[in-house]
Amino acid sequence: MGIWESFLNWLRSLFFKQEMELSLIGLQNAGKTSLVNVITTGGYTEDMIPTVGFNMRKVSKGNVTIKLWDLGGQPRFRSMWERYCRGVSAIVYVVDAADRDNILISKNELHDLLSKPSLDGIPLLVLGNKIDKPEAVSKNELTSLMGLTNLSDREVACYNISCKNSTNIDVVIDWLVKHSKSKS
Ligand SMILES: Nc1nc2c(ncn2[C@@H]2O[C@H](COP(=O)(O)OP(=O)(O)OP(=O)(O)O)[C@@H](O)[C@H]2O)c(=O)[nH]1
Ligand SMILES: [Mg+2]
Repeated sequence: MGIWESFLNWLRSLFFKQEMELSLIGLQNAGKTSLVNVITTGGYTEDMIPTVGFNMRKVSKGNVTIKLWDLGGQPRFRSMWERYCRGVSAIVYVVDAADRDNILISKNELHDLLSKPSLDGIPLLVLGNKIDKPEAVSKNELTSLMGLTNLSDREVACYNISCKNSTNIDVVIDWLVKHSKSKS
């Protein structure tokens, strides 16, 4: 490719749409599909159907288009998580912060996933969902229960959210737009 052409491509990348690809991972019932709905349409509903396999949704925010892979969290779908995380801009890992009994399982599944060499360096956003419930663990508690403090080889952030009340959804979108490695 000539220098002039490279220069034009660089200019284009500054002015035209940025594309981002994200994967939503986490145990069943964590609220991944609810989060996709809140981000894309703003709607929230109690009666959700568990995701079978995966769904893909696209959402545009400013000049950024985000492609979301929403994966099923039941045990039989977990083996395909890695495949859908390869090459994504960021991994969004959703935890039911009010389901204390399953946080350890969630932690183990997360660390299992992060140990895959194919996913080295991909930024990670851990979301403690359902903080509208009084039994939900705090952000600090979640950070330690999920073993996030000793993850140093990638960008990591943790937030508390509620899909039900739309709490911190704006903060999440901001983080994603700012911290995701853009794909060109
Ligand atoms: N109280 C409360 N309930 C929530 C919240 N977010 C999701 N839920 C509920 O949690 C249940 C599961 O939500 P889903 O979005 O289907 O969960 P999922 O992670 O996509 O589950 P799988 O597709 O099976 O992996 C639904 O009944 C939701 O209404 C929240 O912020 N607060
Ligand atoms: Mg789902």
